[in-house]
Amino acid sequence: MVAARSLVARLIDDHLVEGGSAPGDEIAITVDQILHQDATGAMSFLQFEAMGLDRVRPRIVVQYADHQSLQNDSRHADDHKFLESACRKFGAYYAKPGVGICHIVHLEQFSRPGESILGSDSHTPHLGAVAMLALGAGGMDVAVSMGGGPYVLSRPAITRVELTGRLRPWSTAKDVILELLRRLTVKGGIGRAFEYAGSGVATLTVPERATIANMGTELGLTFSAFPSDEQTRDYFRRLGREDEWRPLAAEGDATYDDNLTIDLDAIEPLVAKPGQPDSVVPIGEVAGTAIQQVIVGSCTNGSYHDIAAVARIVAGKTVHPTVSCAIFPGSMQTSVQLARGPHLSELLEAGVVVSTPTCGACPGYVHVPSAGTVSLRTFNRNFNGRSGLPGDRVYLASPEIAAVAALHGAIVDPRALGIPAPVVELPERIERDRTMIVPPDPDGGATELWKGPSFAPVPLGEPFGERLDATVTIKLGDKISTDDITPAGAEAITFRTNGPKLAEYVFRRRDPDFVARAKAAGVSVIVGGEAYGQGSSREHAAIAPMHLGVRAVLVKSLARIHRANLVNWGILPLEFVDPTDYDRVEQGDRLVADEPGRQLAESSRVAFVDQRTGDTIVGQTRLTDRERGIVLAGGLLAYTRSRVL
Ligand code: MIC
Ligand code: SF4
Repeated sequence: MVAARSLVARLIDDHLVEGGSAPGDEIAITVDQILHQDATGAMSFLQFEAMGLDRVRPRIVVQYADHQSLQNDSRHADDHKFLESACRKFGAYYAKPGVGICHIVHLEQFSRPGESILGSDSHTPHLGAVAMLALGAGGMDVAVSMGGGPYVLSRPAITRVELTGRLRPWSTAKDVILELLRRLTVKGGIGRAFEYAGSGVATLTVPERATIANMGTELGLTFSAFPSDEQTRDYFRRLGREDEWRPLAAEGDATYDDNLTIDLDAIEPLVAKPGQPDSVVPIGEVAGTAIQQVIVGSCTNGSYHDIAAVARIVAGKTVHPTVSCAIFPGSMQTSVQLARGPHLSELLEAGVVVSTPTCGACPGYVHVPSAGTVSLRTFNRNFNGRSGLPGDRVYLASPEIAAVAALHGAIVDPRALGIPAPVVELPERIERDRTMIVPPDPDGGATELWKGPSFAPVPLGEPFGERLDATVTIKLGDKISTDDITPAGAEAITFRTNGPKLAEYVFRRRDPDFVARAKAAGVSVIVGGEAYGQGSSREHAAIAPMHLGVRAVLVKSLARIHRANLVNWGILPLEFVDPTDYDRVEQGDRLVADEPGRQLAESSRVAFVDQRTGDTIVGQTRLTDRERGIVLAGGLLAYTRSRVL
């Protein structure tokens, strides 16, 4: 008898090219759709060109100009001009600046239950809200899949998250995911997929589900999936795409690797304190904290549903005199919808700055707070310095809590004030406007690729030799994000198509002397703690260190996408076999390993001798033969080239 399958298992099976059936086994899946954002897509298209590929193969490939939309440096506009030419040449959709944030626009325009999507952005699991197999990846992996290659990943263990009950007034989808972060932390989801089930699921609309699926990334999850049910159908009906809807759920009696229960009735408004999205506390613990800036938006909470809730709360009132409040609608469609009803004027009349749809303040491009400002944002991340201000203080909460704070100049529990919670209905009809989305040009093959003056050639890594003699150029603690490695923010993003320039920013916010030290060392190793490389999918957090001679990271645990990016760029992704070895290594130590390639092939381990203490420090990594070949060759491009030669 064939065992009943979970929704996650069905999604994987339906796309499986090859691979094992146990959690942790390598699997290869077919990719139906691809999304790119501008800050990662440009490098990915340059790699696509460098691989000699000519046309994109998946049914739908969309390049969004969503991060650098405001073009506050001519090099951002250069990236867009390049991307426009690349989309024409290679046969992709090009979504112009102002169209909105990739995940939200893609949900509205292209999502389809049961299909797979790979995105060069870590929040691509957003699309799991409508039962898509939705995965984030580094640009190199996405380039390979644009060429028709399968996407290779570890099969996740599957957790069934049972939702019971119904959210009470002022408790929101954001609080559901914050509650999961409070319980499980940013490493709680590594190696897992969450499948939401139970009677509570039917009470959540698709945008609410998207908030939860999106921010599963902060748990370290491979992806999340909600069933495609009557709520999903209703959403597709409103979008005018009911013909693209199909039901999809777990088979009866499906089994799971483990289970979790969330009682929606018991969820309270929660707030993440500055520094990490898992520093979550009940709102009562931070009530009274004075706030000077409130920002609503991002892929997590920039839907019409979110912004209309804010408009309802501020309508007829005024933003507090000491607060600056801005809103970034998630899509142009959301803006149109707000403008059609009373909400746009409600927001403007209350003193809210209504921006163009873009990521905006989320990765620190605009509305950078002044020193000492306390900011409350509806985003998914508040890693130190991500707002653009070193030493910033950024709290995360739902749009509803943000709106109340904007009116009061402080974090306030609205339940204590007896304010009625807003009730938001999705518009009956959400017009599908593709005005800003340029469709693929069937005759575009001869297009000349336009490259900006600051573009550097696609980098190529070096193969490993017989001996790895590397200096520990930095020793870091737990939860180091890719923002720590290569900062978000308006300045560094200017160099996403120029690896050597970007390398000058590595660890700048943590340790401004790192770059000089790494250059002086020549070959180096980074030592870190748990959940190293969490956060963004940017492969630049591997490319830039590679330019500085980093050949290995040796940490307690690694985030999934960053690990894959390290392999793709020829950096050994090692985890301590004995985590207490972490305490025995110091910055400045020289770690020497003989024949790392042979060691890896024999035992999936690399033993280093610390030249200061004489101790043997062992790192491990489970690599397939192919991955081992790639990393030892100096990365995927170098590997492919060496095989061709
Ligand atoms: C982010 O939220 O950090 C980003 C910017 O969207 C990144 C992608 C990037 O670094 O360009 C992500 O989440 O993958
Ligand atoms: Fe954009 Fe922020 Fe979402 Fe990243 S997390 S895609 S920067 S809105």
